[in-house]
Amino acid sequence: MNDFLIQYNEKKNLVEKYIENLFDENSFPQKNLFEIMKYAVTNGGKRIRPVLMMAAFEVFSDNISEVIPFCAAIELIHSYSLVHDDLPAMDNDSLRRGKPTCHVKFSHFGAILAGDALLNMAFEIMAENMSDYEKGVNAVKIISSASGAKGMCAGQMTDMEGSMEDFSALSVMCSQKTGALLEASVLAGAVLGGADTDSYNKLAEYSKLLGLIFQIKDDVLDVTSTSDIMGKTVGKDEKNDKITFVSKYGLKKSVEIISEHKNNAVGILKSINGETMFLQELTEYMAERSN
Ligand code: GRG
Repeated sequence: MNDFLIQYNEKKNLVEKYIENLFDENSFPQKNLFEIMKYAVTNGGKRIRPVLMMAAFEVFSDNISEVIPFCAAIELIHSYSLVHDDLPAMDNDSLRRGKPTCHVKFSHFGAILAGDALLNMAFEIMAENMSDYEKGVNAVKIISSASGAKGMCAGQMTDMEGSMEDFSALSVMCSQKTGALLEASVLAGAVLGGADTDSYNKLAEYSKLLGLIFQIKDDVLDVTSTSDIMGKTVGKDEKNDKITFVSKYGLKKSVEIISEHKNNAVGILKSINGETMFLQELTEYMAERSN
């Protein structure tokens, strides 16, 4: 395993250990709800958002115990969004992270409630673990704004309505649905770490590119990968006649756009006054990921 993957796994393990400890059965009064929540969060996943948050934090501070609860919180929010996205009323999927989706394995009402509870639990964890209130509240503002009506929920609503008529509407929808939480991961990490204004602004620009890289790659993988590798149903975009980066630009051009954004994103990182090597490698990983 190369150095980058070792570091990635170390960060992933730190967050997973923290999450594991959060799910102590004794602190959950409703055991069935507990079981679904735990399944939704501990059923695999790349943990990209928490790793990103930790990496952005580490550009400015070494004290990672301050960021880990926030890393766990963003993963709970992401996991809730996947549980709700998979519901029959939304994307109607039966496979997630290589396993049956929550509503298939448990019940529809259980999946809805577990999602609701995970979202609330994320904010409880952040509120309980602020080592610096000003930074903590700023991070919560960034994360709540990205998850709600200005970000992920707005994008999901537009996607569900199927009201995107052109490519620019698709880009806005993607930046809200997928990009916002990735951006928030980077920016909350930066704020908690104590980033200066110049670095924060650069990371804001960087994380927008990262959101695009992630989404275009997702569209590419939907065409080139398999359900076994991805752990979720692939080929749905084409089947549902969806406008995607691949349907707009074709596969080859989409891959070129990813590479262009990746070079620009890495360029921004290099201009930041701090150690950004891991973030640079993480950007490469996100552009080249196979699942
Ligand atoms: C229900 C409010 C609400 C929003 C749902 C996240 C989301 C919004 C929908 C998921 C649809 C989807 C597959 C979007 C493409 C990008 C994406 C978020 C992929 C899944 O994220 P990964 O690859 O998944 O980080 P893992 O399983 O590794 O955590």
